[in-house]
Amino acid sequence: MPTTGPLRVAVVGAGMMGADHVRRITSTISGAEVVVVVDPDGDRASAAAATAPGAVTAASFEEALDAVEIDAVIIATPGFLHEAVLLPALERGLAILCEKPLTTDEAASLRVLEAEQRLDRPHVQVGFMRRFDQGYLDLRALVESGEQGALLALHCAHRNATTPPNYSEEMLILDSVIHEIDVVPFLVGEPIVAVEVKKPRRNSLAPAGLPEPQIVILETTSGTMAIVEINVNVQFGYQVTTDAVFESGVASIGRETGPLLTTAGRTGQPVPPSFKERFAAAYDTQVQRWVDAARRGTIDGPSAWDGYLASVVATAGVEAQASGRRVEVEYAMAKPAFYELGAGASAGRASSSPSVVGA
Ligand code: ISE
Repeated sequence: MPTTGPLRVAVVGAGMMGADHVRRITSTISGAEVVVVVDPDGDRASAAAATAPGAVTAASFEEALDAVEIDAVIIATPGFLHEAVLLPALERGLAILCEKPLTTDEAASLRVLEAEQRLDRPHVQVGFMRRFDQGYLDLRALVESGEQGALLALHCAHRNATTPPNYSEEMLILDSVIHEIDVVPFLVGEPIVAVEVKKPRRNSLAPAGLPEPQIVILETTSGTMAIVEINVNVQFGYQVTTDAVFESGVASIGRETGPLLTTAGRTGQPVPPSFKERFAAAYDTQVQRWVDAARRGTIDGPSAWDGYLASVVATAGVEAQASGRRVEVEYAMAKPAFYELGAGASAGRASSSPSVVGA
């Protein structure tokens, strides 16, 4: 529902990302206020709520709905819990910013699409924040310009310092590579049609039972390949880079993390500790644009449709990871006209719609 007053936001999940969004809405973003922080861990909820004057806490989303009036919700729980908040939030017609992934499987994403289409227009924006990062936007513009010829391949490095407890092999795809699964079609302008996963020598510094790093190969319609190194226990910090190989040039993004300083016999650049710092500007832009759009009754960024496409590829990716085979991606449905409504400038290009099995 459009609103002239500040957007009253519930933040569900007070972990690293949820707490960061509470702080962001309170101190950086205009036009919104956090009215409730939801987390079953009361201490965590209170610690996050303490950064947002006036915000109360609740142990569940249902409790929050009974306690306060809200216009919007930011979902920052682990991915497998998203559907349980998305469905009741959609039923109430709330504006939603759902952290990635939309859901952790294709069937759940389809249920979300179905529920959303009972409304008059898209209400869900998915937190694929890389689409708001200047490096990716510049690279996309370079691809679109055709200036360097066709895009042949992408080398993507996705490195985390360490993994949290309970981080599983499947999460390499469902929680981490899901970013490349979204941003590769965004850059290339074509859907992903096949996935393959290779497993190089294991990093002995990774938790027991986690076979990583892995190399994930994403192939788009015309044969452009993204070779993604997912490497999540590198110890030294957080690093996400892309080298794009064109017919007549190579463009690199993601290495501009600060001044290249030469001192005391060494040359070096800072390495951010986590995604919070690396993508801080992208998160700020994403959330401000979502708030502005939600107050107008719309979204301005990747939609639940983009979240669904990513979940189809991720499902194929998990199969490729388990089987060692190249798995073709089969999209079960074409983009509903509903998703042409209210999608903002950073939504997928028309040409990135996949062809449909059996259509
Ligand atoms: C985390 O949830 C993120 O979204 C980060 O961007 C990603 O680098 C990390 O691997 C994920 O676990």
